[in-house]
Amino acid sequence: MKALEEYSWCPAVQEMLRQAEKLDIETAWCRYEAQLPQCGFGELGTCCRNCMQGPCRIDPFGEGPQKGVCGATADTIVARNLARAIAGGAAAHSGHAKHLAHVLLLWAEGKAPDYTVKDEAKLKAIASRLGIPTEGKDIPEIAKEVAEKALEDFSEKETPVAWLVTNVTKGRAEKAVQYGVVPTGIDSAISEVMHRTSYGVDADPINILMGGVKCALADFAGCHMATDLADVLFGTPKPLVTIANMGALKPDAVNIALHGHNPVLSDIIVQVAKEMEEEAKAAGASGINLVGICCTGNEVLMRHGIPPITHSVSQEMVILTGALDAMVVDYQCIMPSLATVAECFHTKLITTIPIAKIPGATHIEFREEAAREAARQIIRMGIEAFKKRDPAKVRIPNYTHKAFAGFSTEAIVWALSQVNKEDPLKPLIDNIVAGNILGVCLFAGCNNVKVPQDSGFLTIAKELARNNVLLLATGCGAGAFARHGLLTPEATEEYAGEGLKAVLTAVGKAAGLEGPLPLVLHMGSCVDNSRAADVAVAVANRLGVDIDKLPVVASAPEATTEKAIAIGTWAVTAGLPTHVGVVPPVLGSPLIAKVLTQDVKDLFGGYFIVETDPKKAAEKLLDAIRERRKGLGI
Ligand code: NFS
Ligand code: SF4
Repeated sequence: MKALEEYSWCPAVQEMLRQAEKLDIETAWCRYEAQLPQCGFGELGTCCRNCMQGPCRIDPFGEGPQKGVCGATADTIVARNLARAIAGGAAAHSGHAKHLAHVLLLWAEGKAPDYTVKDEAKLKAIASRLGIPTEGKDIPEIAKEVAEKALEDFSEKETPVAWLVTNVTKGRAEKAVQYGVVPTGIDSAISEVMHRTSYGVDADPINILMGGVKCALADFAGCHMATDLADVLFGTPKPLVTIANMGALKPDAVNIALHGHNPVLSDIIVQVAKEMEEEAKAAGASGINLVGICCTGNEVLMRHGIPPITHSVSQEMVILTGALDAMVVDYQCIMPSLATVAECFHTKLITTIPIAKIPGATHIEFREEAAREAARQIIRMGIEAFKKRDPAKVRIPNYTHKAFAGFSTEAIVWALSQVNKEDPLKPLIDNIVAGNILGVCLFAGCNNVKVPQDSGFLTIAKELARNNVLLLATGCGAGAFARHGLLTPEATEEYAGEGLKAVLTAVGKAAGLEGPLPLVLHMGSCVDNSRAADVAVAVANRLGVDIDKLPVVASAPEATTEKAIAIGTWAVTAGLPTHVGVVPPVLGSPLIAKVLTQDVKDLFGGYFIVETDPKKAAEKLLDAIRERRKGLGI
């Protein structure tokens, strides 16, 4: 075994890794080592399996074959694989959005009584953005029209995807038109990528990439829709404080982890758990303790302060504590190995969605029409499992950090409005112009077994903060900051440069906090990257310049999933210099690698920065911010 910090910088995960070794339980890190060396063709992106004449592989050294059986070159194959990854990511995000749209429609038709419209003002704001008149209509009517408009956005039609064009700057919309990458349906954009990359269709690598861009813009629309509809149904997040990391598990309570992505079930479980406390007590527990993993964890953290306890690569570790009674999953980023680890303990792994079953797990089908009933059944299963918990196997790593979250766009604008009522964005803009804030960085994306967990996030964030960069975060990245105490005012005191500290303190005090705002503002799950985009759009519109001129960058230092590739691509298209700390499988085509890191800048202003060394990555991000400042003459 390597030194523990080469696996994870999270002390709780380190403790559980020792436990895994002691109990001889296999983890993602073991399986990664068993995979080494990973296939070079796959790493370079030059393996094609798109037809049964393959698999075809391109020799990177120029000695073996340079073309697949059909004649496809490395450039074509790499572009096709990348576009398909974007389509995979877009399918996941927009599947999540579509699910919420169905729930909203069911509710509006009176068929899903367990839901409600929590944020009527946001529903109306969305309707008016989409051009749906609201005068004289009641909430279910408006909800129905918004839900129908959302569902319309999925299939091919004659007009652009509404959730895209109503949420970007005029300049961005024009660029998309100029390059012919405006999707007219989210599902149809995904399907178009599958079509054009199937056997014998598109062979022009640049044309395929532009298809990928179009699909990434559809992904943006899906993300934005998911955020919007979740806020409508479950409430727009407001700042709150909780604790993070595995120490939030309670030795005497029924511990239930919510894992996956969509609040459609997890939010209901949070509501129902409160009503089932007595049942848990009757079983000898002190109560029900809900905790979150990955992005469904972020959803219930943002709205209810449920403690986030671990993220992506370390999800198995929670079961190893021996104190988890049930893990409820919906979809995405859920390792099938959880079932195997759960077998060694009393923990119930419960799948809930027809399209996401895991061998070895218990499946409790979740239907929106009877959501509370499913939630009750699931919690009851956790209570039953609690009775079988073996105290001898319990080992809860005693680590927690205070964590602030709930920074939706609305919450950030509200905090700024406490400084300037008439023009809330002015304090932010003035401080950027004056140089108190050098720029803004959005941290997003996953943990990845190839990177010591959290190391990329922590190293880059601290360096940027020292240089007065305002930090936003979503997804498992935000989780990393939560577990390490960076979502706190104390971290602002410790790590922020003087200018940034002064601004965060002024806004924090105006907003009624005793001290500064936290060093990193947690904006939510991965679909909630749309919230950060909204901030950038608002600032750009207020300044009258497009996003590709702003000193705003993004970083996914430990990216893993196809969803991260899709988001990274729309961030670049939105005009942001976007860092990735894991080398994506594109190096087999020097052409594609150059387009993504250089040439795309001439088209959209944004570009990828691929850098695996976090210290160097921080330097490159700072350089990108400084270049933008120079461009603005500030
Ligand atoms: Ni985003 Fe969030 Fe996490 Fe990565 Fe997975 S949970 S949707 S994909 S691993 S950040
Ligand atoms: Fe080989 Fe072409 Fe078939 Fe791909 S599509 S497997 S390169 S023959």
